[in-house]
Amino acid sequence: MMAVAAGAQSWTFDGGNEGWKVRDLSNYADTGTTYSVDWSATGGSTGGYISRVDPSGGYYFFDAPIAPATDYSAYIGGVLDFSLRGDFNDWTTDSYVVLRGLSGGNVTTLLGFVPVLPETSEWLSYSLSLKATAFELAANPGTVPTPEVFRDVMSNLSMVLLPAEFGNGVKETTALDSVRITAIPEPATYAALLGGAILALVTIRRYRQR
Ligand SMILES: [Ca+2]
Repeated sequence: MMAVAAGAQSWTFDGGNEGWKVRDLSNYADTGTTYSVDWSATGGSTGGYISRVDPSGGYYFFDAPIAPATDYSAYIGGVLDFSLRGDFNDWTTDSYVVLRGLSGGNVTTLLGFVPVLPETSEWLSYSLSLKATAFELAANPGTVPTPEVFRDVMSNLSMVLLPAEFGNGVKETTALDSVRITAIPEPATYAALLGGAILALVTIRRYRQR
């Protein structure tokens, strides 16, 4: 098993596709078919980005270059951030981030809900908490995985898919940039939170003194 160090892991696509592909699924249990992505050196949320026109009538996702059975448990409780841009949307189905790994020796697929991407020329940033309550079991829709199952999947992760399908049929081109997996808030975030708390205290005290 390959362990991933704590901290942040990021893909900027500023120098190439960084091993990403798209994967087209007919349902959440299959492995689907992979296709290449197009890389652009400029025009991303920052620098370069990747994109792909819908390859088929299935559901397509951006497919992260994750080695089989990688230990991502250091990121439990962290955050997955990414930016999308889409040119077409008539999608009425929920959109999901897909995590697939092993739990109790069984291939287990988890779905993390994200809002549907509107048609826009702007990049939109998404943020998903890497905790059990942000996900449901693909095999049992609406059911949150137990913390133990979530830990199992994150500890033996083989697939991370980010949503690209936002058109009913083969119509849309979706673009991806600025993918980042962060273990815990960084010191700068804590400082900002602390500063906010102190400001709130000062405001309350001033208010009471009136
Ligand atoms: Ca970029």
